[in-house]
Parts: sequence; structure tokens; C-alpha cells
Amino acid sequence: MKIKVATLFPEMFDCMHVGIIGKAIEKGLLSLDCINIRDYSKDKHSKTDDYPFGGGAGMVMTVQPLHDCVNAIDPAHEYRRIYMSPRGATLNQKKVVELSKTDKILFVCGSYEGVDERFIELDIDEELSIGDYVLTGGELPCMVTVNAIARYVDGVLGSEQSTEEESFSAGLLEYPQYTRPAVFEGLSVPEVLLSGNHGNVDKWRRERQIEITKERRPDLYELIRPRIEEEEAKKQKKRRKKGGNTDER
Ligand code: 4H6
Repeated sequence: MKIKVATLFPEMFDCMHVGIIGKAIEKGLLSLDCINIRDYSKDKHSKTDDYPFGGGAGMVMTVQPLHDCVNAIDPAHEYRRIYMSPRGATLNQKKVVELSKTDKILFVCGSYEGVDERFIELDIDEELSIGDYVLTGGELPCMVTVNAIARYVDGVLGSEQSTEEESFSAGLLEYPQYTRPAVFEGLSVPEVLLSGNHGNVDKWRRERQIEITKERRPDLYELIRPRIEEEEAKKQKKRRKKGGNTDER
């Protein structure tokens, strides 16, 4: 997967070379090229911003450097061009998976109070937000998005941390995790996790996921409720088939 980023602060992206994403870039599974929008300014002082027409607080990024930058790095419009903005559609895991199937993405990061609207009209395919809050620039939202989609690129996560288990758990919050020691400050790890019975472990984890989701995110629980109730009904049927439980007949 090829990713390009147009930004006034390319050095902010140095942190992308740390950890799992850094390793993926090293391995060539992912390329990340950051381009400084300022390099495309035709102004004698390389200016990239100006006062807003109509007045008001702050500065607006001018259209010329943005337009020339994007069209220099993607002249044939082969890249899906995404502008990070608080008014974009909100990123979620479904959108992350969809983006991860895109071969070439160009992110544009705005600063100041945003960009001249004509740039969006001329050169941008879609606006994307990481949530309902305001930041000083689109760089952090871009890095968040790249991090989330890189996890779905083949080979980025080891077989141990694959996203497969995640899809089984789709829509549910995580179950609690434990590692050694088995007792710490008088707190023990739940017995079932030490039992070696994988069926019981899976069952316990699923139950905790459901319980935690119900309690903390009733909105999410409502969405997956039909699936959970179906699962529950199947289990009941199995139990009845095995015999012993005569209450329900
Ligand atoms: C575009 C337009 C994205 C980009 C305006 C960007 C939050 C998100 C920005 C602005 C962003 C997000 C500049 C408006 C600063 C407010 C950069 N903030 N802003 N939620 N900021 O994804 O003033």
C-alpha cells in the first residue's frame, strides 16, 4: 500500500517510523512519503496562508500551494485523495477496513483555520474526521488513520496479533487480559484462564465481552443484540438436546 501525505509539518511524521508501523515501512509492506506543501508555494517568501475574505479570526491556507502540491505528487489522480477535517465523515472500524483495501491514498493535512474551499472542490475526493473535537492541524488525525489502516495490510501484524479474532469480536468491547504473575498484591487471575480448558476460556471471554459492552456501551450493545440473542437461543437448544433440562418443555 502506498501512502502520501501533503503537510506543512512533515517532521511530525517521524514517529510513524517507531514500532509496528515503522517495521512495516522497513519491510516495504507500506510506503509513507511526506511532502511539504510549502515547497510548492510560488510566493517569494514561501507563504502558504492569508487573511480570510470577509474577515474573521485566524488565517486560511491559500489554494495555490495546495493545488500545485497535490497535482505534482499525483498528476494522474491515481490516489484516493482524503482531506482530514472536523466536518468530514467520522472514521470507524468499517471505514478503516474499506480504506485498507485501497492501494494508493493521498492525505492532505490542513492547518490554521483550514483551507480555501476551492482546493477541496478542485482536488479532494473526500473529507474525513477522527471524531468530534478540534485539533490545530490534520496531521494527528492523518497518523491515527494511517495507523488504523496499516494494521489491516497483509503482513503488518504478526500471526499472533492478527485482526481475525477481532472480526469475530466485531462490535463488542475487549475482554480483560492477564499475564504472569498469577497473583499480584493479593489479586488473582480468574481460575478459568489457568485451567487449560480452551472451550471454557473462550466462553468466559465471550461472556465478559458481552457484560462489559452492555454496561459501558449500551449503544453498541443495541446494535449487536440480535446476533447475541440468536447465539443464546442456539445454546439453549443444544442444552435441551443434551437432556437434563426439562423446564422449557
Ligand atoms: C481542516 C479544517 C481534523 C483541518 C479545519 C482536523 C480535527 C480534525 C483543520 C481545521 C483538525 C478531526 C484548524 C479547524 C484549527 C479548527 C485542522 N481538527 N481546523 N476531528 N484541525 O479529524 O481550527
